[in-house]
Amino acid sequence: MKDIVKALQDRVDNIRNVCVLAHVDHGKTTLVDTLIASNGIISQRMAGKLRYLDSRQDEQQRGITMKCSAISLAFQTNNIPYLVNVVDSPGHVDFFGEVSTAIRLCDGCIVLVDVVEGVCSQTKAALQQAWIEKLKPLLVLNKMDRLFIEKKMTSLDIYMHLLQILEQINAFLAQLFTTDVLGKCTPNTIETKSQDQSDGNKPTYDWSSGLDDSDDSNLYFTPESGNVVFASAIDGWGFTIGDFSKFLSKKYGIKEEVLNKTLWGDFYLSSKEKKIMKGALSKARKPIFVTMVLDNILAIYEAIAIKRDKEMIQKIVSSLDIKFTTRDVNHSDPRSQLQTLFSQWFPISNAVLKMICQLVPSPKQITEERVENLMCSNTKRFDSLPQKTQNLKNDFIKCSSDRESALIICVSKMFSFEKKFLPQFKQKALTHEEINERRNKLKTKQLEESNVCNGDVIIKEESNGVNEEILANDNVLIAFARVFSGTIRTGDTVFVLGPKHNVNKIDDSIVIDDNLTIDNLTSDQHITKCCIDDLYILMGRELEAVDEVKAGNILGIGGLDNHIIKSGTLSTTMYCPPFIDLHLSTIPILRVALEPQNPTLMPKLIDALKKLNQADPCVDVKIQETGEHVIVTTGEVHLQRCITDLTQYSSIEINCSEPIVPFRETIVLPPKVDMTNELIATQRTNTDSTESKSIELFTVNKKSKVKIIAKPLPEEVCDILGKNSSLLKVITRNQRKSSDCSQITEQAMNAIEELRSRLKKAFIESDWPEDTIDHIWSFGPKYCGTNLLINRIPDFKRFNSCFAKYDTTSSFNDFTISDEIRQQCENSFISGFQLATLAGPLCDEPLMSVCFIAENWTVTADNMDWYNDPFGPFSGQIMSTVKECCKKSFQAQPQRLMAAMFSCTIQVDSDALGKMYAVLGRRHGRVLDGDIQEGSDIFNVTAVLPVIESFDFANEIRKQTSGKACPQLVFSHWEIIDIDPYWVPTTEEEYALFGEKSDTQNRGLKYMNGVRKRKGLHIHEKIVEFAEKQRTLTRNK
Ligand SMILES: Nc1nc2c(ncn2[C@@H]2O[C@H](COP(=O)(O)OP(=O)(O)OP(=O)(O)O)[C@@H](O)[C@H]2O)c(=O)[nH]1
Ligand SMILES: [Mg+2]
Repeated sequence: MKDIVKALQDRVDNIRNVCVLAHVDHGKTTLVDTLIASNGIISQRMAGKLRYLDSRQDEQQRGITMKCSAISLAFQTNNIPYLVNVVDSPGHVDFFGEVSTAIRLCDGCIVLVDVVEGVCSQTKAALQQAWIEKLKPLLVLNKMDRLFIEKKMTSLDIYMHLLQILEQINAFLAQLFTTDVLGKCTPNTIETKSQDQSDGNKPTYDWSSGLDDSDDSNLYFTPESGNVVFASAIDGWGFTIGDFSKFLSKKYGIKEEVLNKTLWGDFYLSSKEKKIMKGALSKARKPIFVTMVLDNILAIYEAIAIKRDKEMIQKIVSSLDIKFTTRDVNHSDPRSQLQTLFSQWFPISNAVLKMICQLVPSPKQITEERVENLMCSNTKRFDSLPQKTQNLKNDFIKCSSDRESALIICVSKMFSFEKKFLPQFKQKALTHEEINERRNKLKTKQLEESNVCNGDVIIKEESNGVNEEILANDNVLIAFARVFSGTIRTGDTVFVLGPKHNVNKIDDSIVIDDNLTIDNLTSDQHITKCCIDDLYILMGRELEAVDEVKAGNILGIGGLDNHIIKSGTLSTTMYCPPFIDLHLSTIPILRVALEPQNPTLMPKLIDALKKLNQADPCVDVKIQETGEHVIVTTGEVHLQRCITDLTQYSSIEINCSEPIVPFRETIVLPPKVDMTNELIATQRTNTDSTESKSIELFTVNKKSKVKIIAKPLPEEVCDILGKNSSLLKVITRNQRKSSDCSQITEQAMNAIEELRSRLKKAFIESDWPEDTIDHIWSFGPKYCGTNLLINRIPDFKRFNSCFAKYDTTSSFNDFTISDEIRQQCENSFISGFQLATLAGPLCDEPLMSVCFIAENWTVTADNMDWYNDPFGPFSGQIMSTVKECCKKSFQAQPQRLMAAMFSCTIQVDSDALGKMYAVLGRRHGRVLDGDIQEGSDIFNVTAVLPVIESFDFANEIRKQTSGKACPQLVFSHWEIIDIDPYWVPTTEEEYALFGEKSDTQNRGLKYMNGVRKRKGLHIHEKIVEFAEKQRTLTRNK
């Protein structure tokens, strides 16, 4: 097998790189099993049962895939041999980061849809990801057998159902298409793109200019164009319209081309006129797909699986000309009979692999647009890169393996592999002579032993080079990579470029030390050098060692443990830019602290954590200020997998803390009703009026005074800021070095302008002053958060606004010393705001959706000794005063906690619906939407659930509904918990309802105290709540 693959690797035109994407449990690994079986790596009978690429023990036990794995397969169609590299990906939402790493290395993707469950949340998420990376999508409608056997649908119903699924998924593609086109549609880009097209180098699916001119016809899944396979992976059948047309045309003598166009769609066979006619549904006739395709398959299922009619089976088998032994006919397992029949009639591997070879572009057909997207993020202009870097674009496009071409390799992730299974350590199959030699050795050894049976001479067997014990449990990291240009050979020395490598800072004089590794790089160094020792072909559970790999291939590279964290780029030139960051759309939210059970084994845990950080694209490994080792994961299943990995890497027992869930702190407008829903009396709200809530503070040296008021931001504004954090970073960078914006693309400038106008509109709609937008001074925390600092200082107008230039109307002459000092301390003022927003007063969690308005800032310059101020540097004083002032003004408003919310999509049978609602209610969840899936009794429920209440949710819901509901949790947004953590009853009604001590649970307070306890902050809690002496009332009467 290795030799076949190796020979095929040289022909770049015949290589296809595809990944398989779908929602969880839609049958990806089963499909890949059937493809693997077609190459004889596993047996046909085991395909679907083995799940060969789920090589981890926990993957097999849980029945879900947790990591991507690749396998190289050979396939021949029309006498042309192809190499198809297939990457299986996980469908569980916790492992979505892995999907991105697979997509990065491929040119096409197979989107799988379970026809009973339909198009689900992860189907869409994966398709969107593939769209962003410009992969060619192909569709497999899987689990068709369920419609026949489980759902017992008629052929016509099945046809209508399939139409609906296609409509759904195409509608989603159309949505991606329009947002993409409209996003790019600015006057300038239309001009440049149309020039590109006239160059003759026209990509196959370029839809860059306006909606009207863009062609979206080859974008959709249409069975007649051959990009849809109807299949049942478990029974091993699958076909495209083309495959079935060929079969029918042979059988009935109808022209194949005619059938190709009419087999799918609104056509029917008129028996009277012996013709294919249009308009089946309007004439109440059954479409040809129903009568000639589905009816036939239904007949097979009825004979074999439903009625178990042997005679009928014989008849079908002989009419289809299929080899069926009497043993097959009498077989007790219908699934096995189905497999035998279908594997000869329409083997699924044939249909899928043929579709891939015909429709997925070869690595050589990479489009210019995709290359630019890989080399340069879309906020940066491609032509701002150095010329030598821009020239590499040609190498990408040529995809040549010549010596002259630069070597460019993308490492999208690192995966761990047990050392003892590496080819170099695997025991080779012994030859005949070697077996004889071993036998002789053993004989002489036995002889010697019997000779010295009473003596004390012990003869040890010579170990044959490999120390088994050292290898046990030892893992190495292998890079999961693709060669985009050039050829890599063992023994080559290459540059390893980190994700932060900046080509604009490179010049020819830079020399890289050979001994550099990621451990001794300084913060501004991102390049190391590495000699490549091991190259592998990825064969699922196994690796095959090779000496060289040419452009276009997916491969494994060993020995990069000390050079790459998570992902990287290998090249022979330092001018190669790092591949842009993967679009990881899942946000890690669930954090736990870890420690070894035996504290002395800490170094082992640290080593294991380092390995985990390298090998998992979506985990965050951190060391907190408190010294705790923390990992942040995307969900519970991911967390369990990380712990399993850590235990395996370190071989020690690990203690894991309760999950730590982040909160946010915010303020709200004064409530109009109290906790019993009574209107709060007007005189109370008057005293609470916002006028009195500005806070004024002096610096310690009394030379400067700041006045700040806090206000809740309008929801819409916070929303916009939250969604544009990367753009906010660009704005801040731009604001700091206000003149140098040459590297920012026009597209980014337009995006900033659009953001400005959207924010302005949102402010106006919420009745905020129209000019607020020009007074925005900073975003916080970390200069890209959802809190604002607004400058309303009446006589300080020459400040660095985020969206506007200096106010130049105030002339230079009236520039006083006080103005100059304030300008010098501007950054300190902003830093004070940054610190205040990073940790709030409730429980040291970051603030969210708060606007701090600086109303005044005065500086008295007289009698000031700048250099010998006893209170320390003036800028520091400003910083701490602003921070304190922000905190006080925050506390002057009604404070609230915000909880992280999971969005949760649950597919549930109608009879388990009530139980599911009960579980959600108990955990403070809220149902947003519930819809019955047409043609089934499955409900698709969308709900939100606080992350803090979500532990063991999936298990509980599965238990309560006897496994009928299957939730998918993914972080969605932050939501205010509308209870003041400091609330105590004040009105008569509140006393009546909540009791004098308000001893009913205050959720806000409970969460806040939980966080404070964890952080070791002070908690205002009474240890003895009810100290009255207990007495027996009756006796004292
Ligand atoms: N009835 C039926 N069941 C199928 C078919 N294909 C797969 N299955 C079953 O569906 C379940 C999930 O299959 P997998 O192949 O593990 O699904 P997956 O998409 O790889 O799942 P993840 O990797 O966890 O996302 C298994 O129990 C399979 O036996 C099919 O065509 N028909
Ligand atoms: Mg799987």
